[in-house]
Amino acid sequence: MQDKYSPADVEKAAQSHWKAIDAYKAVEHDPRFPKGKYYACSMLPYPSGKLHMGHVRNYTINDVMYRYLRMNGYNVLMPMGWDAFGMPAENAAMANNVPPAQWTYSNIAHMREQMESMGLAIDWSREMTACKPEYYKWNQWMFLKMLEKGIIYKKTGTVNWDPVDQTVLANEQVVDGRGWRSGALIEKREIPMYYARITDYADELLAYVDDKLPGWPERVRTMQTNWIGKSTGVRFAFPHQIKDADGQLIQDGKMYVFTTRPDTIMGVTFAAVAAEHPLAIHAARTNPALAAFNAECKLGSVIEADMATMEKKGMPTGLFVTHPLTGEQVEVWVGNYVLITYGDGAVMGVPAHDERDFAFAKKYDLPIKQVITAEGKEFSTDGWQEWYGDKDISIVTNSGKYDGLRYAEAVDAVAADMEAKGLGEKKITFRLRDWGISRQRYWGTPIPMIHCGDCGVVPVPEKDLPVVLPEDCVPDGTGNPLNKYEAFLKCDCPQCGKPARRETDTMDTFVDSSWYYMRYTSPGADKAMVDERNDYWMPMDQYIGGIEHAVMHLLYARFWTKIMRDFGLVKFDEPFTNLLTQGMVLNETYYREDAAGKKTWFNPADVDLTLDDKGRPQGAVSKADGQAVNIGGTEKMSKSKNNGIDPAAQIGEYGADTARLFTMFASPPEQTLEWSGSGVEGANRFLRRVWAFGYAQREAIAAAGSPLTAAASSDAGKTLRRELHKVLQQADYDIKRIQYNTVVSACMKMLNTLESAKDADAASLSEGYAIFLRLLNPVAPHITHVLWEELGYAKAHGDILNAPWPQVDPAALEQSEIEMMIQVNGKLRGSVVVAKGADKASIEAAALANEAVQKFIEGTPKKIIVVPGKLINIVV
Ligand code: ANZ
Ligand code: ZN
Repeated sequence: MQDKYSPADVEKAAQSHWKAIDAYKAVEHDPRFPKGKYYACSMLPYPSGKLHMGHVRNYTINDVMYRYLRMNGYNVLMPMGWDAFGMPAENAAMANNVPPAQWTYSNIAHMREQMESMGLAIDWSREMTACKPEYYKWNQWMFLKMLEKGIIYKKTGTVNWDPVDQTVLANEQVVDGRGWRSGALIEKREIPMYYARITDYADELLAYVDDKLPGWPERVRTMQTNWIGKSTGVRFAFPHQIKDADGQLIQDGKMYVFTTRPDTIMGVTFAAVAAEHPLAIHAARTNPALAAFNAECKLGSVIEADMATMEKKGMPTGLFVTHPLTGEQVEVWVGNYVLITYGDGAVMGVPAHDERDFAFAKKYDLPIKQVITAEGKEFSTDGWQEWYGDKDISIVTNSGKYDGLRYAEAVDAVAADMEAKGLGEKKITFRLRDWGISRQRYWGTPIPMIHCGDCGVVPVPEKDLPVVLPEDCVPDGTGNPLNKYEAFLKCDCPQCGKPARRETDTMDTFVDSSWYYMRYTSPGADKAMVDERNDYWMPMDQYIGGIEHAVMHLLYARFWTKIMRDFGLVKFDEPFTNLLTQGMVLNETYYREDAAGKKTWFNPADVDLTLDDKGRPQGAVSKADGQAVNIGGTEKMSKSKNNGIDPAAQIGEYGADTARLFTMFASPPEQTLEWSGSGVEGANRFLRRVWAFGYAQREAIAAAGSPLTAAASSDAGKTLRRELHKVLQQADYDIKRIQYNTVVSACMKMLNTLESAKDADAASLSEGYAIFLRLLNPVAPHITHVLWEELGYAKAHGDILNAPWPQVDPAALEQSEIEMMIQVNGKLRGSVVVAKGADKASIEAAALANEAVQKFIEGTPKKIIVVPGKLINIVV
């Protein structure tokens, strides 16, 4: 055994041992694990080239869970794969002139090595790679099935078109309305795309987040609920006689609106439509100013959060519709806050009770008519007040027959009247839109469709799957290279056999991530996307990933699962039983600012801090030139702030166990984690102490036969056992609830206790160190593996990997002595240590003999009351 801790040697030894015994291969129904399966999985990484600290944290949490559960008898699965399709590969390809495939595969190889150096318990035999045909074939298969069942359909959608580069751009490639490469003004184009009917599942998706996913964080459930955005209200029409150029009534003479507040219908003073609404388009034909305004609205954001905060603008159309209940004429405006994609793209304007309408009416001097009141409230048009829109306390007023009704009653009454007139009814509206899955990009799953001059658009027959994506294209920024790739394009029509052309759009990469975690369960399955092994592992017991995926990825994955269920491929409703969203990794930022205000960011590794005598940072200088840099505050590690810490460099310097220990210790998994160089050094110092203790005790422990349990024969042994089992009890509770930071602090306490118990008997020491090593093992698997071997535990009991989780021994917790408080006339005056189980007489004698207490006693006390185990009250 080496006398000094050498992480490089230790980690190499442990990792090659695991490799040799194929330690992490998970087998269904493995008889070694009586507690059954546990599927713990991290969100799959994009193969960007190297691991970042967010990955390290995510996978370490997963790995700690794995090792802990395995020692507790569970058959645990921890798989890994690659979200290998997507735009960054195309961008990198353009920058380096290599095909995305080549860039992606070499990144994967590199990142896999980095993961291996972390000592993760990954079953690599289940690795999946989204850009491999054996995987994406099943995306295509599902696409065809969904198309056949009408769950996927085609309609025109709006895309960003760059007229210079002649290409469709993703939203993030549009910067201030211009193409990111060409700088050209972006146009909106309508092109045919495929959509998946996720809205058909909106109710079920909502019902489950509401109350059937107790293992999910409240916050994520709320985010999903808001994204689905269910609103209950009334959809009704304002009749009109407005005719288009051909003399046809526009929309059959009915302008429909959706409202959640039909109880305010008598307060309507205007109507507003989106710029894309047929009435807006009609009015713009003869009104150039309105046409210009409509164009401006269309350029604006379509993000709903922006809608709430942006300035409300509008313009009258000069058109009027009829109020369905009063018969009054209502003027139609175009409003920039009305979304064409929500409801009917038109709203009834009730300025008195809707905050947006209020702002709009104030700005354009439209009438404001109060139709809602509430107990003890005064209405004034001077400024908006919260209660104007509060339906929980509302009472209808100024509304004729509806006066005095509460919200729910008023909704029913108005809905009934609309229904009687044939103009409307109650309706549920969702904010959720169908999922557009077409992307006009090369690096993705080819959509398996064929365009034939005679037959139209024809699905690829199932037997011809997969449609293989060529891997040798280099995109050049001028659109999808598949459009010029003859060998890919050319095919025969499956229906008539004539020469035809393949679809060149590919699928949104959210398709890949919607079911990869099920492919892990069934590697190599070639008859179906998953096989019976999936029934064993799924649903997943614990999913771990970033909060940034709380909405879209999780929603699409849940939707996809429900489709698979409806196709009879799986038997469960929800894929992820428990969800953990880990916090972000933060680090200090450093910068210099030039005269023009442009900031240059310095990596923390290239900066020296000057500290004051309390160790607080006073200032910072660049290591390169010794000149001052500004301290910019703690922020999420990112390229843009150059404050990332390279895990590979950390592992090289301190070893993987230090990096793991630091990230687990620095904060609980769900909280943000602040990087700290001195924290890392502290973690490393601790591991050196762990080694030193093992080295010092190696002979004593081996000589005792490396027992895992002891019945202490010495007093020092008893004290040691009591201390360690007490800490173990708390740590055991913490590790179960994924509070890994306090598990590490428990390890630190245990080592202190062990170090100060040199007099304890060898068996107690052996037991104690074995408890300690097993508790530390999930967090620092390498050093504990090697120490377990070096101290003879492996020889006596097998690998630490398979060792039983340490159990609290209730006998060890029992105290042989207890401390009792002493009161004189009810006032606390001192305390005394007595033997546990001591009789009343000896307790009384001990209390009376206590010096601190004697000062308060004269003569014989009147009475002595003993509360066993706690307190002695002397009455004088
Ligand atoms: C009149 C009204 C009065 C409204 C009132 C609210 C309060 P949620 O709850 O988010 O579903 N609305 C309807 N369609 C719209 C569209 N295409 N673009 C922008 N806003 C639209 O919101 C429903 C409310 O949003 C509807 O109820 C409507 O305004 C507006 F005191 O109708 B309300
Ligand atoms: Zn044909």
